[in-house]
Amino acid sequence: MTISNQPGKVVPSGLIHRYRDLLPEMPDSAITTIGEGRTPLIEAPKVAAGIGPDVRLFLKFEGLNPTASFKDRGMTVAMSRARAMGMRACICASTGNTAASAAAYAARAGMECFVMVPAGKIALGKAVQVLAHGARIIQINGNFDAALRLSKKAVERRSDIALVNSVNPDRIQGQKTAAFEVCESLGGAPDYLTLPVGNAGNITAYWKGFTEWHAAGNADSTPTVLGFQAAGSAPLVAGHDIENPETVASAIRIGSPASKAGAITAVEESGGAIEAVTDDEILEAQSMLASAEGVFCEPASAAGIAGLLKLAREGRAPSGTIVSILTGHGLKDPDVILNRTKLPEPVEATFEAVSGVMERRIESSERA
Ligand code: AN7
Repeated sequence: MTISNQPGKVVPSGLIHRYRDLLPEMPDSAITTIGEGRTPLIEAPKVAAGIGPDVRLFLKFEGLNPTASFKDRGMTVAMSRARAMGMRACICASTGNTAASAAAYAARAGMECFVMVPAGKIALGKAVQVLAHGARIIQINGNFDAALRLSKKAVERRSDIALVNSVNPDRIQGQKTAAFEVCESLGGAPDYLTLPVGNAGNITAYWKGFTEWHAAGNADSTPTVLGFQAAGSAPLVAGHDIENPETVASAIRIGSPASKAGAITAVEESGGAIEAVTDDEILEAQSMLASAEGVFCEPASAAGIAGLLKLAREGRAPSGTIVSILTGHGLKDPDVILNRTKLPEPVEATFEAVSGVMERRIESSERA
């Protein structure tokens, strides 16, 4: 083996380089990447056992993207294209993750970034990310739907500001690559795909990705798509917009999904459905993933698993190969965990004290 301090041919990271011919055109000089994509597909046998005997369940852990959510897939394409078009700034409305991702990619692109969020309603980790990357945060006394309306208006007035929400088709183009990765990992499409649905950009993107991969002859089939909304924010289940959406899963607290049409197409063409899960079901699924599988996702991300467990309880569980998309990392929202549990009181720094704690824990788990 030779050791050299001269790097050889460095393989560029990021999904634009990998899937260039399946994405919108852009010059090399505009590409803005932080190495997004290539997230793991993790088998989850314990959760699978709770769904049904003929289930193989896999988690696509999108929380392992650079800013810890799936938004980075769309943002690398949207920000690169904005740069190629000579935009001087970008703006987005957000429940938190889009804001964190836009802030990071704008920093890298050297572009001014405005993020508009519902005041006091975005998870702590996401707010911290926006501050760290130096984006301008505009907190409004209104919800996500109001922020999206205002952001759209801002770009109507100024053509040199790019809107980087998923109404921007470049975002969907980038996000569809997750479907390619799922098929590459499994050697074909899964039987079912489950995921949370908020503004409905991601369900639209997955369906686009699976149908393109199939049409290109890279997979024999496409999956049935099952989307899940939080019960207090479920306009696609209700069949009408929700004026004051509520849910503990702040990422999907959205009452008027911009990509409603894309979600309906995905469900109709795939033979799937969009259903609702309660906040308790979401938190239970989040907790089960963390404690039984070692995978810590944020509440919204657990909606797909909550949905599968609900279908199983009702005797309607799907079987076969199921992929559930865990859209964001659990560290995004520490408050949700701290509301449920807290650190224990310290003990004396003696062996007696610490062994006492350990013995009690072991005894109680043996009794359980
Ligand atoms: C973790 O960041 O809408 O159905 O502004 O952060 O494509 O909206 C986030 C959405 C699921 C829903 N999981 O995806 C935003 C935002 C997580 C999310 C969704 C979001 P879409």
